[in-house]
Amino acid sequence: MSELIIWTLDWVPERPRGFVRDLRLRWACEEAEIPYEVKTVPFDDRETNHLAQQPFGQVPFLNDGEIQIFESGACLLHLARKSDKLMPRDPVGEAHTLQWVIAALNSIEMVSVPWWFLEVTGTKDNGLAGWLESRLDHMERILKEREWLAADRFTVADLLMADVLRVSKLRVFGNRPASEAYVTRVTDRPAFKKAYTEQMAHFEAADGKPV
Ligand SMILES: N[C@@H](CCC(=O)N[C@@H](CS)C(=O)NCC(=O)O)C(=O)O
Repeated sequence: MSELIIWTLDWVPERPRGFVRDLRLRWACEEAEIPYEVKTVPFDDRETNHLAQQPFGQVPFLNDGEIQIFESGACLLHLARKSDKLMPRDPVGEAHTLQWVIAALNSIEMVSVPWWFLEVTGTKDNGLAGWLESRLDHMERILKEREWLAADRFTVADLLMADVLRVSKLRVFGNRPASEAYVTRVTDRPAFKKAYTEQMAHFEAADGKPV
């Protein structure tokens, strides 16, 4: 049995499959060759069922021995402490990795998720479009100049930034070839493909099971 347990939902509808954030943790474990198990909480009752593990009733969360931790970003940084495949050990490389992990969450996803929500709920005149456009344009400028965000190599910051940027609605929101090439480059990694395939299989296997 693995020490490390990634918790996700037992089932989700088709649309979010391939995007549920347990994928970030699966992917990081695959990159770092950390063995893990996946366990589930029920999709029904998710608002109230596991508040002791994730105070907002969401997934993912992680058990690692006596450590229990939630928030995908915090879980990724926890995993990055275990392997220099995810974060370099020199102070500058580490600082830049941390910086871009937080930027993915707090400068891009902080804008992209509310924008996406307004889009999918059919809100006319999505008032966040200008804000998002500016953030994505800055990312495009940065990604034109470099292959990786930190330390001139793949880090957990790329994993997270690519996961934030790979959402299809964001990818068609303006023509940003460097960002597109970046998402393709990062998600071409075998560890992403394995994590993605396994998440898809996990939810498909639950189709038709009595709840
Ligand atoms: N900030 C959280 C967001 C987690 C999140 O949005 N989880 C989604 C799945 S990807 C979820 O549990 N949705 C169900 C719900 O909110 O009821 C993180 O990064 O871990």
